[in-house]
Formats: sequence, C-alpha cells, structure tokens
Amino acid sequence: MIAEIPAAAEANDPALDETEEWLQAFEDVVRIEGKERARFLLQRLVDKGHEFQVTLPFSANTPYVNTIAASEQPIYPGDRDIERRIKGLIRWNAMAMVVRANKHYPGLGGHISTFASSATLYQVGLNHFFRGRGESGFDGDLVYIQGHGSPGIYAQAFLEGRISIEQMEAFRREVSVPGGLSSYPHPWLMPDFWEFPTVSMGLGPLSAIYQAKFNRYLTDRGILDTSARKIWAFLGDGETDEPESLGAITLASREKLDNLIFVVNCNLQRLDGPVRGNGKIIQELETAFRGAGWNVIKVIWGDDWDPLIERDSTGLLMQRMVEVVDGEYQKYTVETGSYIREHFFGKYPELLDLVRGYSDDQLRKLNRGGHDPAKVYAAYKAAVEHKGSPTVILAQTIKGYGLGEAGEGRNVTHQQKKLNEDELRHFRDRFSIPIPDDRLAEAPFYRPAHNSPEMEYLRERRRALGGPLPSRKTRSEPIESLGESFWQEFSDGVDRDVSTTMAFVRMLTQLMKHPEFGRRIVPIVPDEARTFGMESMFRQFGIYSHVGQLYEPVDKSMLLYYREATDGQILEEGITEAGSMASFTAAGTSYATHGVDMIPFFIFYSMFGFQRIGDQIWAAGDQRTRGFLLGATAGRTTLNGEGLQHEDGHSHVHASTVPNLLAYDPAYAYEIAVIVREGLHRMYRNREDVFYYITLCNENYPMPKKPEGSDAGILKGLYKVSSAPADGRPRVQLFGSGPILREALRARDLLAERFGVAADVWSATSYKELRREALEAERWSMLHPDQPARKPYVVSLLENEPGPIVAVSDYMRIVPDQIARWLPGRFFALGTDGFGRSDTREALRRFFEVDAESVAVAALAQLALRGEVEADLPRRAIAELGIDPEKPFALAV
Ligand SMILES: Cc1ncc(C[n+]2csc(CCOP(=O)(O)OP(=O)(O)O)c2C)c(N)n1
Ligand SMILES: [Mg+2]
Repeated sequence: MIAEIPAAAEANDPALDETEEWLQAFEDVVRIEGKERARFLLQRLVDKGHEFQVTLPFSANTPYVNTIAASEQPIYPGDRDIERRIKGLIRWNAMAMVVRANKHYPGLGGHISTFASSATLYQVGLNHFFRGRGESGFDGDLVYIQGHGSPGIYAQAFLEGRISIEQMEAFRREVSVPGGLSSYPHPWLMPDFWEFPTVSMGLGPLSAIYQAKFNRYLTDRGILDTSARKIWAFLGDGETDEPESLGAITLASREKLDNLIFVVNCNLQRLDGPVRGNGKIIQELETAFRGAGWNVIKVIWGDDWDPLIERDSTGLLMQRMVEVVDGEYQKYTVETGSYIREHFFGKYPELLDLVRGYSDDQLRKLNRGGHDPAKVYAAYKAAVEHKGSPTVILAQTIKGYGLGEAGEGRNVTHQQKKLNEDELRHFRDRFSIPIPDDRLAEAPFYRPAHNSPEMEYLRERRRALGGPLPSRKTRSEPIESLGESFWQEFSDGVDRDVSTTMAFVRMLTQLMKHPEFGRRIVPIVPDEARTFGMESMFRQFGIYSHVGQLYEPVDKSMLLYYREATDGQILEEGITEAGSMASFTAAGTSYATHGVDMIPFFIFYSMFGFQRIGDQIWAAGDQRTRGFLLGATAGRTTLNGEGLQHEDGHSHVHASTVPNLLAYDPAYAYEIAVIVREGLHRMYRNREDVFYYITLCNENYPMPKKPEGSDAGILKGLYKVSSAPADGRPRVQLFGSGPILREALRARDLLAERFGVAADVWSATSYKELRREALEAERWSMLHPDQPARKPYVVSLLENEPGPIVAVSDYMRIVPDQIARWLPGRFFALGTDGFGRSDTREALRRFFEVDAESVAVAALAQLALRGEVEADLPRRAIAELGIDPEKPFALAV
C-alpha cells in the first residue's frame, strides 16, 4: 500500500540519458509554464499509457514529507516566544493535575502522554483558529477533543481563569468535591464546559462528520446560516482502528463537507505499543482518506528538517524517510543522536554526508511536524481555506513529548501517571517552568500573575477569537406545548385495523404539518422508510440532499415518488444506523450547539438499534440529546416471519440501562399520543435533558378510545384497561404490553368463560419508569427511617387488587421482572427469552408462551399455588387449551 519513491533509482536505469532528458523537459515545463500545465501533461501521459495498456499500480500516497513545502509556508502571525512559554505552562499544569491526583489518591488514573504529544496541535488552534461562541453565544467552531487529552484542556481553562485551583486539585474526584473535574469530556457531568463526549473511541470522528452534515442541513433548509462554523475533530492514530472512525469518511467527501477538519495526532503509538510498528500509519491513513476524496495535509517533519530536505539532491533522504517503519521511528525517539546517525542516516553514505556538520545532540533533537507551530499553522490555514472537500491533517508527534526517561516514546507511556523528582526536574527544565527545587517534588500548579504578558496574551487571543472553548451553552426559550385538539384524533381511536407504527407515522406527519413544530421536526431513517409505511412523506416533505435531485426519479409519474431536494426535511441516511444515530445526536443537541431547537425522530428496525449502536445511544444521553428513538417492527413474536436476527425481544433490557432515557412499549395509538405529547412538553417546554425510546409494532388491530383519566398511568408505566366485576370468583391481575396486551385481554376471556376466574387487565407501558419511581421511593424510605415510608406507585396501584399478578410482553421476562421485588409472592412474568424463530404470530406466541392460552395457564398455576383455585385446575387447562407440556423450552441450549 505504501508507495516506494522512484528517486535514487539510477542504479536500475538502463538508459540514464534518456531519463534525464525527460526529467529535464518536465522540470522546464514546471518552471516556465507552471504546475497546472505540468499536471495536464502528466495526465495526458497517463491517459496515453492506458491506450497501450501501460498502467501504473494504484497509489494514493505522496512522499513521506510535509504536504506544504517550507517555501510555501505562510508567515506565523503569533508571538512564537510567548506562545512557547504559555504552552510550557499548560503542559506543566496538565501533567501536574494527573501526578498530584495519583499521588494523593493512588489509582485515580489520568493521562499525561496524550496531551504531551498534542499540545502544539491544540495551542495553535486555540491561539489562532478555533472560534468561540461569540456575541450570539452560538457562533464559532465545534471542536471534538480527544477524550483522554482532557488534562491539557483543563490546564488551558485554568490559565484562562475558568477553572479554579481547587477544581484542578479535584481532577477525577467529582463526587467528593463540588466542581470536581470529570475524567473525560462529559457534558452530563460538566454541562457548562464540555460539548461532545468523545472518549469512547471512534464515536467522536463519526459524530463530527454527521455534525458537519447537519450544519449544512440547517443552512440548506433555511433554518440557520451555519456556513461560517467549522467542525474540528481531534483523534488518535490508534483510534483510527475503530471502524466508526473511518466508516463514514466517504459520506463526508460525497457531501463535500469542507466545513469539516480532522486532525489525527499521529504519535505512532496507542496504549500497548506502536500503532503500525511494521508499517506507516500516516501513509496508510493518507491512502484511505485520499482514496475517499479528502484533502490530505501531512505534517510530518519540523523545521529542523527543512535544510536537509532542501539539500536532498539525490532523493535518498526521501527514500529513507519512507522506507523506515514506524516502530523504528519510535526507537529514534528514545535513542541517542549517534544511534540515529548510524541507523537512519547511516544506511546510505550520501545521507551521512548530508548530516556531517550536525552534532549528535542536534540529530536527537530534529523535531517532528506536529511539534512545530509554524508547520501546524500552515496546515490549519490551508485546511480552513480549502473548498470542496473535507480536510484531514496527519500530524506526526511524539507520545509523551517532554517526559524524557519517564515515558517519552516508551511503550508504557500511555499509562504513566507518576513522575519522581528527577523526572519532574527534567520536565521543568525542558519547558522552563519557574518552580523552585524545594517545591518540585509536590508538582505544584503554576499560574502567572493575572497581568503577566503570558496571561494577557492568552486572554487576548481567546477574546479575539470570540471567547473560550470548549464552552457549552443552551438556549432556553420554552416552546409552548400542543393543545388537546391536536391529539384528539388519536384519543378517539379507530375501528379499522391499524398498527402502532401506522398510528405513529400519521402522528409524525401531522406534527410536520404543524405551523410551529413542523419545521423543527427531523425525521431520520436508515433505508427503512417503506418498511414503516413512511414513503408518502418522500413526496410531501422531500429527502434532504445538498445538491437536490440531479436525475428524474424512476417513479416520477407516481403520486408518492422519490423526491430529493436541497431543502428536503427527511434524513434518509442509507443503511447506517450508526450514521443515523449520529444525525439524531446532532439534531437533538442543536438547542446547545446552535441555540435552535430541532426535534429528531429516528425510526429504525428495533433489532438494529440498541444492540448495534448502544454505545452511541449512551453517548447521546451524556450529550443531553433530546428527541425520540422509535424501535419499529419490534417484538419477538409480533415481527413474525423474519426470524432470529430480526426479532427484537430485548431492546427494552438495553433501554433500561440508559439513565436519562424514558422507554415505552405502548399498545394503542392514544398511548403513543400521550407519550409523545409529554415528551415534547418535557424536552421542549420544560427544557429537560431526557430522551425517549418507544417501540412500535406492525400488527394491525382496532385502536380503542382513550379511557378517561388514563394519561398519568400511561406515563408512569401502568394503568388498568379492564376491570372484572367483584363477584366473589377467584381473581387475577394480568399485565400486558404492546400488542401482547391483546393476548392478556383474550386470556381474561378464556379465564372467565372456561375456568370461572375473574381477571383485571392492565396496560404496562413502561417497566423502566415503574422501577425508577419505586427505587426512588424505596431509597428515600431507607434513608428516612423516622418518617412514614413512601409507597411506590406500583404498590399503591396493586395493594388493594386481589390475586396473583401475571405479566406478559413481547420482551424477555427480565423486563417485567424489573418490578417484581415490590410485589413479593405475587408476581410472575412470561416473556420471549431465547433466539427468535420464523413462523406465524400464533405459532411464535405459543412457542414462547406469551399467547392467551399460556397466560391463562400461568394465571391458574399461580392461583393454585396460593390455594385460590383447585389444585387440579392448571393440569386440566393445559389439556383443554391444547398446550403441549413437553414442547421445547425456548431458552434451552
Ligand atoms: C472504544 C474504546 N476502546 C478502548 C478505549 C481505551 N483507550 C483509551 S486511550 C487508548 C489508546 C489510544 O491511542 P491513540 O488513539 O493512538 O491515542 P493517543 O493517546 O496515542 O493520542 C485506548 C485503547 C477507549 N477509550 N474507547
Ligand atoms: Mg496514538
């Protein structure tokens, strides 16, 4: 994959004179007629070669040197000297916060070496490029910071006076110290500071791409002009191994996202060792990004190398640069100058000549591009000015830069958290930090006087760029909730057979037509709109495409044709749940990134939601994303023919793990209406940082009218839909969820008609909510023993309702079991544990024992156990209802 440079190939050249003639002619063209003409001629030669089947092997690589030559570098606009001093202070404080934390509280963790390698990359950005929030509070750039580089970002904020010394002391002690600093960027924990949770590697770059796309979407739809805002994403070279990091890079170039800049900190190391010890990560990434259509800027060598490169008349230096593998470059970091002379330059006598005048010390200090502010500045400037495609900057750095023996370039450096006095002295001297010897051992923080030139410079730079960064702001203008009349049609119900998915799509369409809410809605689908019956929205609202529609759609003559438009509202993301989720997060945090409320509805195949992109959903929670996730074609038996890999019977287990997510499994259209209405109210009127997960199903049945007074129960997770008369018969309580509620209702009839048992039926819309409320009440009671105990909602509902409780849903038993401990001795759950199967709904429900017959048998068994019906009744029911007691157990392995 890595191209060899053909320079210094004279030895293999049978006709040197002829080659020389060609090269001379080409050089003349470049010099006299310019690069454009030279490029044209080269292209013509390549084309001609194709005519004769003379082709070159594909290579997207350029030589292993800086993309921007020294002669093309712009003049550095800052005061290099003062910036170096400021950077030294930031390096020191970033190191000190980790060292001090681990000295006082061993085991707290933290990272020194990552920021040590990327300090220049951030400093040049913070001093000259990254624009803060500005006057409006919502202008400026969006910067995704490498998660474990956080100490450097805190250290900058400390010098700016945004973070106190007490907070610096409380790095990674968020619980015991108010204002303690979180380990990594977590908006949930530091909502005024961090914007983007990046530390789960791969999620940052993926989110940044879709954030850049979403910014365009807002502009194209005429909602907000975001064109001046850049999205910067910092990532580690090791991080690029995550499929999410590179998985969407073609989208960024296809969409021509020139508002997007990736900076890959290529310190050639990850946690355990080298990223590509036997290869070259920078060349590999160049191939991937150039191949995908990105503008690639390599920043490999610092200015110490400029004179050497200029004098490299043989091309041997370039050749040597590319033939040395990364593992070897890492070795040069820890080795002496004489080692570098012998092993790097010593390969060719010409190269030894080249560095004859250099001392060993000079050779050891030859700097790398990512540590040279002028090189980094040149790259950033070219990136922000580049038009037509996204840019990636591949910057070579040294992991643990400045740590010396304590970790610079060592394989253990990633986890280095403690420095002894000698190591601290080395660090102090290297960056000229004014800490006296007698205080060194404690690694004190250091902030110069407020009016020192360094502090004034630092503040002036950020002021000039529009304010501090990172900084998270939100706009909190409540949006008035929709009145009762909007929801009326859903409360009224319909006699026709419809599914909850159809009801929801109708609701979404109505919302999109609403004068206030309509524009804000962002429907997101990963190539599944037709599955959910949403194709009518294509024509009506348009599918977003930055370039509009450049072709006549094949179904143009049809009413519901596939309409793409620049101001299209629907994000049809293609088959990428990860990309769609990233769009969901971008839209659902728009209230914070742009000060504009957008309301995303991401509708996906429920099986490919949580279990595929659960980490992104977790991060969306951290980022305080607002909006609705809709798991459609849900339910292990309700989605019937699709089988094992499609039938979801556990997304509600996953959903139960996300702290600020509300999860519902509704049965009826009116339930969905109540939930969505409340969701809009809480998120957009009350400005709460919660989000919603609602499962939707494809089974058709009539949608009943909303019972009076049921709203509160629907939202809390449980309410009664059917009461049996109190006539002295044995009695049971049946809970049903989603379409399986109808099995509970049918079980009620079976029990009444065939076994003389009365059943009340409840719709259990959210076990997660029931549990959360019950846990809270239980905990409060435990901590307030001298006060009357608080009764969980679920207990207050059930304590006067006689008989055992049988809960059934299309999910694993553990979903209803979430509330079992508050109903001791009474609670029994049925569910769809086990791999799904393809068959009819009836067959599947019998197989998983969630059909009415199985519910009836379970109810009778529970009554018999309690002595409330004859002991023989369950056996009779099993026989009468045709249940095979020897059929396989779905969980058997
Ligand atoms: C998904 C995920 N897996 C593992 C980790 C643990 N981890 C944190 S940093 C790191 C190494 C990072 O290497 P690199 O991306 O090269 O960053 P550097 O520190 O070298 O800049 C690992 C494995 C993580 N944060 N996220
Ligand atoms: Mg690395």
